[in-house]
Amino acid sequence: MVHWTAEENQLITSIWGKVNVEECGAEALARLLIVYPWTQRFFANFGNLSSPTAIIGNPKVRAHGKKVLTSFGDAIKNLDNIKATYAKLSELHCDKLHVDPENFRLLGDILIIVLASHFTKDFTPDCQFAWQKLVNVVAHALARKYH
Ligand code: HEG
Repeated sequence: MVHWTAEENQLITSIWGKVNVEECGAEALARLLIVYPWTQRFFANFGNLSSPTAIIGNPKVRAHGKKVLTSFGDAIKNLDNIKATYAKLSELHCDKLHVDPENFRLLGDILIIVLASHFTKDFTPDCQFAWQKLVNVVAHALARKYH
């Protein structure tokens, strides 16, 4: 099991308490779709994804980005139980959506970049360390039901 120090826990929750989930979630998913355009194929029913401007302004991208980042919040509330928290979602992404788990890593790295750009100096190296650990554990948990 992954161990979280009190300091890591504190660094994660102190940033999380200041995150605008709607804004940062939307930005993270939009960046994923722009920077790694092959990820667009999972969202063929989201309408216009034809340019960065279209992606950033797409209400379905915004709504889904918020949903995904809200789900990160469930992990943060439950750091010692992330595998169980994501068991159902892992099945969904594997059996139904067929999302390549490499994309979970990509989204995690993008989230780190979004947080760094929003919080600048407050997103210290030890903060980044704790968040990188979190996004890795989330990606691992989501990939668990793959076979
Ligand atoms: Mg996934 C649905 C969480 C990465 C593609 N994703 C969902 C849902 C959640 C979620 C909470 C809604 C589930 C439901 O409706 O019951 N996703 C989630 C997390 C992460 C992630 C926490 C973190 C890394 N998802 C992810 C990536 C892709 C993807 C990287 C594709 C590149 N997710 C995806 C799709 C759906 C969801 C296509 C269904 C969207 C829809 O049609 O509404």
